[in-house]
Amino acid sequence: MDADLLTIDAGTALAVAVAAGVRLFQYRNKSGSRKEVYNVSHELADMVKRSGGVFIVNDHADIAKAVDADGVHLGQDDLPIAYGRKIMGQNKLIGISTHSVEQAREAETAGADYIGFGPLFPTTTKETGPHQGVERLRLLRNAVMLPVLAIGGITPNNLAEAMQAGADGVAVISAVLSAPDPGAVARDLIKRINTFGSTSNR
Ligand code: TZP
Ligand code: MG
Repeated sequence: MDADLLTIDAGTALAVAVAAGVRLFQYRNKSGSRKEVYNVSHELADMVKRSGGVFIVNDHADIAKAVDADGVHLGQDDLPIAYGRKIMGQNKLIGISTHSVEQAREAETAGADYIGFGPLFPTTTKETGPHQGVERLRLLRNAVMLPVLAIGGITPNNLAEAMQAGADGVAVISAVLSAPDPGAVARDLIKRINTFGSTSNR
């Protein structure tokens, strides 16, 4: 869930996603104050807990820990994994954004719980370099044991390409949040994901 793409409040958007069957949430807020990130994360963490889902805070390990989130998601320019682990403890999830096989291997060695890989397809949600494409996803999938979540430009129409290249799941922002009916798109994505068995090499 990206704060800058929300047209309704985060709690309402989350309730729509929960009703649609989404079980894994990440709160991403690049523009708000840390106080705002904390307050919204607190609210969302409680809601996700009640729904039985998994809640991850982007960027801020201290906030993730403070609201008892299930984990934190760190980028290549965020805290090193070892320090994130110190804050989060052994029982929480640490996800790492990666953009190459080398970064994915490094994250695995350092003790990440899952890897994000992207941008898989072109996206305007984040300023990135060129998109990675499915062939690079396939290489990365075969280089690590960790679950790999593909991100970037994923829609119901291209989701199959990501899954066929070996993604264990996908992270989607704009295709859901910018849709006239976010719940319908989320349901469509889930229905399509469920047609794929686990492709992980774990
Ligand atoms: N990291 C790589 S692409 C991206 C992030 C956070 C944004 C993806 O958003 P969208 O809107 O699903 O293309
Ligand atoms: Mg980050």
